Amino acid sequence: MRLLVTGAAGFIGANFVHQSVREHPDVEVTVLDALTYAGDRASLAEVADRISFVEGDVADAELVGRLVAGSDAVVHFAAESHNDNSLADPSPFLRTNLLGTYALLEAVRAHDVRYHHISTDEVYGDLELDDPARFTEQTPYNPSSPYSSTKAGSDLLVRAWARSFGVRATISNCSNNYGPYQHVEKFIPRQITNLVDGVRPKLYGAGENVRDWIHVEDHNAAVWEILERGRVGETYLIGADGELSNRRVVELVLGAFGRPADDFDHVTDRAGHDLRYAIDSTKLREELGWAPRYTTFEDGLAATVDWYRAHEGWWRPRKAATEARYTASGQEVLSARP
Ligand code: NAD
Ligand code: TDX
Repeated sequence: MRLLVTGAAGFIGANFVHQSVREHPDVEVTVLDALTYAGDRASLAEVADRISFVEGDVADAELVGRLVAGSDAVVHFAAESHNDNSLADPSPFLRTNLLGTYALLEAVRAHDVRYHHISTDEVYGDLELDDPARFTEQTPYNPSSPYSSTKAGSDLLVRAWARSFGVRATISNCSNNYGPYQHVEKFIPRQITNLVDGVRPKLYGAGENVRDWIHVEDHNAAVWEILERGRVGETYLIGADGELSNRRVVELVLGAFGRPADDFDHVTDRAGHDLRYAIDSTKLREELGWAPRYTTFEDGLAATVDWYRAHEGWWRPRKAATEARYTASGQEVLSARP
């Protein structure tokens, strides 16, 4: 199979390519990535001689058309992915997430190429802390942020192209990922790398918000199942029953550094901050037999802390600029718990 993977110089895509080279050696991988602030060729260094790398924009219809014409399938990870950045400047989110997906859909339609669309549970909005409900494939879309609304819009484009033009597409909506190669702007890597520098972790608001954590390798194993055996036209939710409050995650990260559980700062909360995400992945598990391999978050987190400690050369170049962006956005340490 000739597989085009977009956005694979980023966190999840890079892990997907590593896993693909390891577990599907017959697949010919071509990566298309614009190398934005979030992309890093170093994330693909270990597999550089096993893949083709094209630097370019997924919204470039001519380039995308050429690459798709030479592929049997596309997995589309490329996106602007950070909620906080989307509050500061939504414009690249509209371009990449909406126009980029549009360019890919037109190309796979023209060349009749199988397409898998990577999306997020954030398209469903949020849940109350005490709500027993979890998101399912039937939950109505109700996104909160510029990021999640552009992801929701891209999902709807895929559904429309599947129905109107018969594009052979599947969609997956996954919960919060953690693991190696995640940008230091994101919650878990930000706190680990702060602690390496002796800086206290930064918790938004009171830290009661809940995220449903999944190890990136479990996400990518599910993507392979869907690509190979998923029913065309269907959506699959991916989640590993990993609900934890942000405060609990910070306590666990502090524990990994031998620091007291309350040794963190409360900082300015995110505008419109979604309270809780929770995924019901019954369809994926029953239809495709997928199950997560990382069943305890504590073990996956310990391995992730070890990875960041051992790969300072990978994350260090982006750390200072990322923290400067947070400061410029008005994020401040609060003197008391809000
Ligand atoms: P990331 O920000 O780490 O990586 C994004 C990659 O896309 C980068 O390499 C960047 O250079 C590239 N890119 C951005 N704009 C581009 C453009 N116009 N053309 C080509 N390449 C471009 O993101 P991530 O966390 O790896 O997320 C990957 C996908 O998974 C996204 O679609 C995201 O919405 C989805 N997702 C992420 C999570 C999560 O927890 N991180 C959860 C569910 C779904
Ligand atoms: O310093 C921080 N302190 C903090 O308390 C940061 C960066 C975040 N947070 C909170 C905000 C969220 O409740 O931690 C939680 C996780 O934050 P992010 O890592 O920014 O992730 P989130 O906004 O939940 O979105 C992520 O999961 C879904 C990805 O970034 C998205 O791309 C994906 O779609």
